Amino acid sequence: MNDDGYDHRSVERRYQEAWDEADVYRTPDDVSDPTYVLGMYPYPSGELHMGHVRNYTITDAYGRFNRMRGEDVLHPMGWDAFGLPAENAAKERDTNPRDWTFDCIDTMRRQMESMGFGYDWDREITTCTPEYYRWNQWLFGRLHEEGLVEQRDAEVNWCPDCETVLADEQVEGEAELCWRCDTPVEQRELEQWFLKITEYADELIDTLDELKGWPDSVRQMQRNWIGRQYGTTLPFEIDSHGTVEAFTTRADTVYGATFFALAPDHPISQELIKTDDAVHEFIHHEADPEGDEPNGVRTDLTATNPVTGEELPVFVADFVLSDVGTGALMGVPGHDDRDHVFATKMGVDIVPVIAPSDEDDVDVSESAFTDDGVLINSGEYSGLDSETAREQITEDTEAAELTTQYRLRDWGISRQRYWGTPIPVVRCSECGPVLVPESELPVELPEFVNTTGNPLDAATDWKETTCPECGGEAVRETDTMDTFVDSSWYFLRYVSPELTDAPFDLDRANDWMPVDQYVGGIEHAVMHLLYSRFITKFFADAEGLEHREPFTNLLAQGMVQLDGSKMSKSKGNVVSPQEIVEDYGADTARLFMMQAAQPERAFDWTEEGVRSTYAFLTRLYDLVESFDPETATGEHDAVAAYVESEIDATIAVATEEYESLTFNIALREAQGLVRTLRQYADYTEPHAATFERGLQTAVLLLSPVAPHIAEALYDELGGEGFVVNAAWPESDADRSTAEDRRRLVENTREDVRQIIEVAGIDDPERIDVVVAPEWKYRALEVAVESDAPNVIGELMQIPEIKKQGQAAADYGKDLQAEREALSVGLAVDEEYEALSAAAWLIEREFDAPVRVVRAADADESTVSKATPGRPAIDILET
Ligand code: ANZ
Ligand code: ZN
Repeated sequence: MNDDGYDHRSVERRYQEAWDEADVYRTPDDVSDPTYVLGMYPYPSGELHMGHVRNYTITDAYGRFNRMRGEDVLHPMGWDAFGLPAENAAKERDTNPRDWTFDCIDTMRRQMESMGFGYDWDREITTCTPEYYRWNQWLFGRLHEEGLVEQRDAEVNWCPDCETVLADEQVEGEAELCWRCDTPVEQRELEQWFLKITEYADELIDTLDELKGWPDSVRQMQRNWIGRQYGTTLPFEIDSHGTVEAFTTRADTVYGATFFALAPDHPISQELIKTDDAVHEFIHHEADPEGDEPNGVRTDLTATNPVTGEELPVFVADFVLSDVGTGALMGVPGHDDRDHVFATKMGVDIVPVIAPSDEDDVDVSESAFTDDGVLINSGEYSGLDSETAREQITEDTEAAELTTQYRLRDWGISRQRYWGTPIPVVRCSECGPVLVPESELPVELPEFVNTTGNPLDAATDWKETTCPECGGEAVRETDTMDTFVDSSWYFLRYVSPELTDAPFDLDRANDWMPVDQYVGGIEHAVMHLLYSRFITKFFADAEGLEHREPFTNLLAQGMVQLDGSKMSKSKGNVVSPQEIVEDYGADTARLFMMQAAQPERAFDWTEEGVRSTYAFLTRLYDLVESFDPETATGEHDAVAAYVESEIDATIAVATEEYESLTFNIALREAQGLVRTLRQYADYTEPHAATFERGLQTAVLLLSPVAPHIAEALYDELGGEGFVVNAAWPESDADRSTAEDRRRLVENTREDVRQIIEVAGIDDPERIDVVVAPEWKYRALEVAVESDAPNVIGELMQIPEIKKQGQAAADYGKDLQAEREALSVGLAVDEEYEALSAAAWLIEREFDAPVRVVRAADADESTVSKATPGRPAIDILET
């Protein structure tokens, strides 16, 4: 090691090379069930940002921790390499998406290596390679065979000037203009491909309850996204148009229906356009489904309420959504907020039919009453509660049916772009759309052509083909797949990335899945995770995968902020990881991030935090370097014993915190240990073995987060091989006792400080720390356990306490006053021992000898002030 102190550049370079040479991060195929730790793979934008660094430091630290605990760890990395930005970048730079993407990947891989992330690069996957995307095509084929693919018309953004489809991101502003030519964008119906995720809606929602390792918030977001509702479809008769079904969750309010409403693109509305000018005008010029206000137009139709027989006016209204329920609803303004606003605006009656309880009346003139309650004004159903009424009305009404509705829609995967997986379909004028047979996969992307439209449309040679079924002329599907298809199964590919005859090795996937710990951004809480769950279930049903959920534990990492707002390019407040690595090193960046906050929380990046982290590493480096076991001649005395117990306590706490990924607390522990060691060396000649064990422990505990410097120090301390492969330190210390001891010592030191300050003592001659008498510990125990309203009586029944007379009565009063907050801590002997062991810390701080005294050996007036957990302090001045 060089003597000029900590040089992060040479340390980090040296160990990155050494790890690489020794191939330490490989996960051999023959391990039986590695701990699978995975960070969401990045889009290769060409630049690693702080969000990535945080994400991947979390998985790296967790992976390293598990590895040191003797687990085989699978920790792979890959690239979510398809997508629109590459296509745009290629157009701007006059290159092609493939070259641009691979350049970006090379840059980012290098940046990741400079961060010291321990990946098994042999398992790297890149979704834009035919070796990968052919399995997207295969998956599409399998889904198709299982009846889970459907083609239907769906709307896309269309620029009439460029004659091309636009992605949502290419439509700009309120006015919805084409990003390229500023022409107003239109909607067009286009045949597109859908994966029928809705077939799995129930399972996707039901099994959320079992995902105990996921944040509740994410599970709730998925639940809302799937949006299951139980309700009834009621049949309404509309003059000359026959039966029209309406979905309601509130069949109990059917007597309060005062209007009926159709979505603008409901078939009846569309028919009315032709004959009713007002409907025409409304649908084409006024309807605004995204607006805050419900708008509508009255038609001259009426609908018959199937329960009451009443005739209701029929409206076409923009708040009725065509893809929800049946695209038609019964309006109940008395009990639905939106209906209330609409009815008020349109002058429709508002009738109350649900009251809070039997006796109550309800006023719905100003606003709707939306809770369940008891039916009123509802004929034979009056008096029933809402729930019973819903069942009863559904049962009694002919053609009414219990229905489950979902907000979830099938997954539209067609993208009219070049840089994605070609959908493996050929369109034949004779046979229609025909799946490309597996033997002809992959359908590879042709060379990129720079055009305003979809490059695949312009690739004539590629596009023109023959039909796999009849051999006649046919054209290829020019749509490519949503990149969420790629990411819906990439975690399975890592188990056997080179496999050429299947997407993944089934046996190995059965052994290695599910991912034990998944880490990524909250922005993926819905789509990516839902699609991954869906495809995993599909693999379970269709391919024999023995797992129905892909990710056992999920951590959504918090944002990295600067001055309170998210670091982002568009805000111009980014700190580049590369610069930090140059100036302070990867270890500093990693350590600062992990100690700044719990991984789920947002935290503020500060230069000051980075500097103080760097200073800590430098001090640690110097401490290790200046330690020489040959010349350390200290005894194994009480101070050494204290340090030993601190080492054990630190291990116990840090291990638990690493287990739960609360790195910030684990690191605070490790740093606390380093501080104790420095104080030790400062106070006395340290005992060599104790001090060495302390340093080793600190290095081991820091190593998952700051692996490079840990390697250097581990080596300096005589460790064998790499710290990466070292065993995690063990301890049998009990965490809660250890924490009680520390708290006791800390509070006592604080009390001494207070007294010295308040009493204005300049130069204390001696400090006595007096432990409370044993009977007070007994009294405390009784007070905690007792459920008597007043504990004093109970205390006085105990002879040992009663015998203390007035002192017992006074203490009993104190205990009674603080009943709620009491808890039992250390026993009297444990306190005496803990304080004796830590006396040197007090001596060192106040530069005066310290005596820890038992109650029996101190004078009465001091003893009376001591309580369990709070010794009395007596300071003698010179
Ligand atoms: C009558 C009714 C009475 C409703 C009442 C609600 C309350 P939420 O609102 O989440 O419970 N609905 C049905 N089809 C619709 C469509 N195509 N577009 C917009 N809204 C539609 O969702 C269920 C309710 O949404 C349904 O229950 C229906 O209004 C409305 F006191 O029917 B309800
Ligand atoms: Zn054909």
